[in-house]
Amino acid sequence: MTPLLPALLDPPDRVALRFPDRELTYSELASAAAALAVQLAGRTRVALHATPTIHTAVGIVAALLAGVTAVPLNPKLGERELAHVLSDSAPELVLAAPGAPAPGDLPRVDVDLDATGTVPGDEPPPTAPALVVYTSGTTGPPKGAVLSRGAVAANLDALAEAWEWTADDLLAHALPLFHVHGLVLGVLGPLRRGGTLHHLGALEAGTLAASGATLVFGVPTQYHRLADQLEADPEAAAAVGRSRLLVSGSAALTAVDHARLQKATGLAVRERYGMTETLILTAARASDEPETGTVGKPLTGTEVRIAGDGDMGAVEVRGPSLFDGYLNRPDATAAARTADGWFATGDIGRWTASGALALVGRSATDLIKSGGYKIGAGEIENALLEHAGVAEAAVIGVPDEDLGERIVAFVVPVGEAPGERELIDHVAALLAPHKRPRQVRFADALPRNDMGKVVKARLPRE
Ligand code: MCA
Ligand code: AMP
Repeated sequence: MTPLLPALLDPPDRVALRFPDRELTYSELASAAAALAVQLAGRTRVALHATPTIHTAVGIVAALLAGVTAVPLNPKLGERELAHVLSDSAPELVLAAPGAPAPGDLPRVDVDLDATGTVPGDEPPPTAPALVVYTSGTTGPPKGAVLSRGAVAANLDALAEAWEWTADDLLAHALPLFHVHGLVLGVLGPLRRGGTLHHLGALEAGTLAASGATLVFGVPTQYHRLADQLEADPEAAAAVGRSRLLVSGSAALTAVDHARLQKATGLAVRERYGMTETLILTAARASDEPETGTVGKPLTGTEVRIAGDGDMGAVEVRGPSLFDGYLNRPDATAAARTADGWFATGDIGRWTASGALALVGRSATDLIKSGGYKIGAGEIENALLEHAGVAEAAVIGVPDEDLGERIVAFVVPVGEAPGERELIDHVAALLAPHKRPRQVRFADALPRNDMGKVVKARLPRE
């Protein structure tokens, strides 16, 4: 059985992790993570205070070495969401960087980058859970997707094949480390290959150009902002153009931004598509000229089908990278499966003539994608309704050049309207800053149908 991170058992003479303030070679990473793993031995599930730091990367590696399930926590999680995640996942302790204000009343274990230990030779089977990652649904609080070690390994190997990703690659990105994109693809991806991760802190033209990256990951919002910067800095654009691959995912990159990035760097951005629950499903290959408007072809081992008889339909999937289910939510797990056992993504797609998948929409209108984060409108509405000045609330995503979708809240106040900023801060404090409405619009009433249900399609989008 291949270990999940083979390079830790036979460390190559190479930098494994480079963050703005610290780097670790493979030997140093193996040693620090092994020492931490000893402190985790015998636990079942631990929380990871997932700041965008090298400590988070060492913490996840230690959890994997120890065979305990890690629950990455957005360090900016608001009180309501944090309480939910902690009570739902019941971690036994929290791993955090020394000095970082770790959440909750949990016992904490500091990630010591200079500790020394020996990597154990055995590890749990591929069926053992590696991670529980929280993701929003249309209603209710976020659900914890349980991802097995085998799913992670299979997905990273399929991506390596698609992108010809090897130990010689230096991956640069600036993604948050509490979601699949940044943590699984962005940290475990390079470590499984024995290559290097350079986390840039922010995806900025100058630092990216200086990084010498061969591979770059980002969400469309980051690429949109990068395009602005590269257009103003041809030298940086030329340096970025010496990378092998720019890969975008988590939301759709607009045709305009594809064209701008290609003009500036000479590189055609590859898109890939996936979900927290499924890991990555399809990807534009390194060896193919990408077809703009598509998210590439299914990865090896993954099956993707379009339901129905028409050209366009619900995207349903199965394969080795799928999750085991939602933690404590057999009802939601069952609801996400079709009668014949495929996973219903909730996305609507169609095949192009070349066999690539084009995404054309989502079946649920109450899911918003903003900055690459998935956010349930209901979560925000519930948070708004907890404010004494809010009688009714309806939340929608409106198209936004920078964020893809921008969260706008319509609020019927109780008496005199509270301040817009107050309501925005209220949501940021209860949930997380990225779930805050960017705009609050006050109304005397919400548009409702004969049944009294809010008709969001009638809310003004301008
Ligand atoms: C602003 N801030 C606030 C408030 N307003 N804090 C408290 N209260 C407020 N009212 C703070 C924020 O915490 C943040 O601080 C800063 O102001 C800016 O926040 P924000 O506006 O949210 O950031 P942004 O500039 O709009 O962020 C753009 C971004 C971000 C960098 C692109 O959206 C991002 O990192 N997206 C990545 C999403 C992602 O990884 N998705 C993967 C899931 P500070 O500056 O200190 O941070 S999807 C997935 O995993 C699947 C598998 C897939 O397909 O990939
Ligand atoms: P999440 O639940 O945060 O993992 O987000 C998964 C969703 O992000 C998918 O169901 C898609 O709707 C969307 N998504 C991911 N990658 C892409 C992409 N390249 N293009 C369009 N949508 C994407």
